[in-house]
Amino acid sequence: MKKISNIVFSAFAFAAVGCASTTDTADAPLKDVFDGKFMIGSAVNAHQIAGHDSLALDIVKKHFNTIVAENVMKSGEIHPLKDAYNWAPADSFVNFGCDNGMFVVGHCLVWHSQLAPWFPLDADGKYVCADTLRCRMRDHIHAVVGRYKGKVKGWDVVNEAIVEDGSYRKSPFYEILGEEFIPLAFEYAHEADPDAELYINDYGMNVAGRRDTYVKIVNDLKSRGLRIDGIGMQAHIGMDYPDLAEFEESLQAFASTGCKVMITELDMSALPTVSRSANVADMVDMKQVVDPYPDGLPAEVSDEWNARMLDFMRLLLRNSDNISRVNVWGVEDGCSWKNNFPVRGRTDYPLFFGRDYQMKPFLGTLSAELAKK
Ligand code: 9MR
Repeated sequence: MKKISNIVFSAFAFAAVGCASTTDTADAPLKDVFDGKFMIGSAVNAHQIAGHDSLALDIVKKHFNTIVAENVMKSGEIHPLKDAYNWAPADSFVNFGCDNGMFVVGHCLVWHSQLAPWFPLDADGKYVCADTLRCRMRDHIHAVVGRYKGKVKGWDVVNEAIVEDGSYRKSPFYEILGEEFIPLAFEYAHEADPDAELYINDYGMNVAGRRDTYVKIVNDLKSRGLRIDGIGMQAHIGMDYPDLAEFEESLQAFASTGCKVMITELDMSALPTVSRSANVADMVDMKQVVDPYPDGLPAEVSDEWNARMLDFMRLLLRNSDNISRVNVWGVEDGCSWKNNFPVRGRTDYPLFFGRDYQMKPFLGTLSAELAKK
């Protein structure tokens, strides 16, 4: 049998789930459940906003008071060519949020991934000079933030700039402008909408190297008098990562800068952790191991998942004085990016609502706990 050495099988040692929901709180809108703690929301995609999934939109309207654009505001989508913007999907997203009285978050202005291909390149396909990139960044940020001024209340200005060891990611922005690309992006965003909140956002924020660098960056922005309101901890987590104590340590370190902390892209994979470099050809033979629950999550795994998510949410609730917003990265399991990452075509169960559009049990438990207080 072929071997997959880079699948990590974790030994889950979970306590009894204790996730029974109660009848009086089970149907409460989540925005009421978490009222006074933090805003609660989700990423929405173009398909949902276009009205092709009315059940998903019903969930969003009933339960969430904040939304973020999963893809439609990324430069590759909204500004695909130097002289062409694709506004319609983002307009629909913003109008939906405003019509429903939500705190609308824009994602994201400066990111190496889903970057419009033309953005950092000249006509010969080489990197542009620093002046040109500064102008392009300013034009892009002014156009996008300016269009939604007063409607989009907060922006992920810079996304995923730092790698695990705390050094800067060697993105085109960094290669061309060095560390200054971050302050510049914040300066341009503030010029474009002085009332908008501005955030810096990344994944793996539990890791000490990344944590320390973000604390430095935020303190530096503040010492220069630049606006920065929040630090986004994405929180794409799994059953065996991250260490929750480490995550909490980062949350508190970020709060100590005086910024709000926000959990911006929460999801928790229920599947075995597979490294990105896993050999997909090998995995075809190992489908059952890599993609073990195509027909539904077994009750014991669902219990483990709910127990860990409950622990994670309790962590957030005990830190709620420092958290302004929790956004889940998708509405229901079927639409999650985790079904295609790090392996395409798996069936994952990472979100607050299942493919049947029903709320997961841990939320009933939390509702009941919060109702008692
Ligand atoms: O969920 C998004 C997925 O639909 C896109 O294909 C993917 C492209 O990179 O981006 C996903 O969202 C990412 C987010 O914008 C930034 N943090 C990581 C998210 C998951 O990759």
